Amino acid sequence: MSSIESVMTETRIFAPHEAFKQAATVSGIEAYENLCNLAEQDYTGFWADLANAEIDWHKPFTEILDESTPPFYRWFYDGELNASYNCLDRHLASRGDKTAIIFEADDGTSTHISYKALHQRVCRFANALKKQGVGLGDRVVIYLPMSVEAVVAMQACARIGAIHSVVFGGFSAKSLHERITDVGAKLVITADEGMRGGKAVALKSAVDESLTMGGCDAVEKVIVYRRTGGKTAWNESKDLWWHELEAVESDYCEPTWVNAEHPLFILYTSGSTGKPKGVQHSTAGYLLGAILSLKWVFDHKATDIFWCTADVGWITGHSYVAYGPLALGGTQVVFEGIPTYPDAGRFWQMIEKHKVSVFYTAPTAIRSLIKLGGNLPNNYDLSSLRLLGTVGEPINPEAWMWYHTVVGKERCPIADTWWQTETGSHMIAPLPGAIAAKPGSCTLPLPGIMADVVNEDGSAVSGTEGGLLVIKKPFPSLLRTIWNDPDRFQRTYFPNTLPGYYLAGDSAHRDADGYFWIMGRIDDVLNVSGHRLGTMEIESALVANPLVAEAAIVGKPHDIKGESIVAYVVLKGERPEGEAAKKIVADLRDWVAKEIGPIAKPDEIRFGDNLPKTRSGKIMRRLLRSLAKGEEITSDISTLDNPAILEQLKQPVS
Ligand code: 6R9
Repeated sequence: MSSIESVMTETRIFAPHEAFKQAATVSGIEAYENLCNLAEQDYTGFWADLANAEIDWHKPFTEILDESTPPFYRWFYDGELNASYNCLDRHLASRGDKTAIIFEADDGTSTHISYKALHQRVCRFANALKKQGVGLGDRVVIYLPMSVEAVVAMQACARIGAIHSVVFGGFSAKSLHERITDVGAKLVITADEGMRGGKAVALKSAVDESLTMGGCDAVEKVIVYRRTGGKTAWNESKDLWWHELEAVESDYCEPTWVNAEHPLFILYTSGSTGKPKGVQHSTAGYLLGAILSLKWVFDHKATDIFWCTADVGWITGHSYVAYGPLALGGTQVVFEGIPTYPDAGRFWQMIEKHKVSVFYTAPTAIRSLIKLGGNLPNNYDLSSLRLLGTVGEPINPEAWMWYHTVVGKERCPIADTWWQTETGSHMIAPLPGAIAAKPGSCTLPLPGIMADVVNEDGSAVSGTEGGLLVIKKPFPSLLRTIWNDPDRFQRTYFPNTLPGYYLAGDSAHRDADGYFWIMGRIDDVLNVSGHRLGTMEIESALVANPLVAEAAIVGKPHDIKGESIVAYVVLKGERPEGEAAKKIVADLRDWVAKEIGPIAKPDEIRFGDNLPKTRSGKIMRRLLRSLAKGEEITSDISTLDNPAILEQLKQPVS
């Protein structure tokens, strides 16, 4: 693989403010380095100490790491615990009346629920699940809108040792069916409908439809949470109302103590092939990752009002809504709605209303809010904020700067957190009281995370060259396997070509300070005339242009260059046509040539009102690549949020 040094030229650097640093859990770079050194010197001892300190064990572990059958590692594997006990019961004596969840509904009404009240609801629902015959190791599919009930359902499964598999409410009946059958669910939990942006979204009917598709014989019951009261079909032999079950149960349910390695959940994620992978996480290792990352990266304080905008259907909503904040006894906002309803000021208005102190969202949300109302944050009092986070994709330096100045008022550190469904919790991210940020870089690995960039044979890259992002040692929160497919687990993440490293599937490079810069998925790296270019670098250059709101770059096979560069661009203003479009194409090509170099100039630029995105906000580059090649889209686009956009993006400007 030939490579060139990355052309990324970002040089701005933002050190933590003194006051933030003084108050931070990990304060100053030496404190961070000390933690890293501890992990270097005694790797298993480092993790064992943390697991003892952060988790309440029913039966303490004596064994730390089993490496006898790599890559099937086990951690703390003779210990016993319960995740729900760690998220709820252990707080009751000291902060039972503290607000655990501030729930804000789509219509703007909000309710507070205390730890005591949440514990009671989880216990009642756990008892109800037991009564339906759900027990240790049974799989339960959860297909719910963002709600307190979604958190209750997940926690209730954890309480009785059932393994939940949450399916994002935006997935189609077909995708839901695929997951229900693969995981072998015994029970499905859903709602009549969800509410998003003032519109009802049918959920129960999708469950009904998927259950008629065959292969779901294991599903005995469907529990339905009544959210809207909208009309739903009812199957007397299968369907049960949540509120009727909960009403008759008692307020306490003894937690089922499980082994540290007992699967807490299975969450499906897309791989490089069509079939989604059921990523299986452990109980103890996973929980430890969620707890530590909240402490280290989000500098969690008892007084914080934490808000992660992710849906519980994604890993971010698992670790930073359903488990992490509760495990720490924190107060968090759970939001049912969408960022643009009733208008694009919703996030900022909610930060003001609930006095949010730590806010965690995705670059795609940031970019779309810049497009819809870059000055809107100025209309609200955002002085409660002290820390901002991003996740899901690289953040373009210009979007980073906007987040920093307009939202954070140059006061709040930004934690750009690199991690994956598979890693369970943050892997590379700045500890905000210790590590200076550079816009667009996720900075340095968390203590104990042996991340590196290597060549395809596992050898070290030289200097700041790009390569494969790997993690060289197993760590507690890493996935344990792919449900039903251990071979795929081994092949995908621990390929023979690497000496036992976890292969993340991203490419990256490290700058002279050792900072990591994610260049995109392995398949997103372009090789243009022998030069390796990260799609993100070109996107960042485009987004830095004052006309551009968002951009996505894909490669298109080219006889001479290997690949040519196709840019899909969303302007801040109207989508241009005719001569106006030609003029902007020429200007943008010159712009990129000026920002990066002539090698990075897009060969083609196409304009759209938006980019094709999954419902979790990821740009669907696979579709963009097909469009670039002029192929008809025949593959499954059920996860696509805005299919109409594809028509606009078919045509190059001519
Ligand atoms: C948590 C989550 C994982 C993939 C990952 C990478 C991309 C996530 C990122 C980032 C650059 C960041 N990604 N965070 N890229 N900077 N801060 O998003 O999990 O949905 O499994 O996606 O997302 O490509 O490999 P998941």
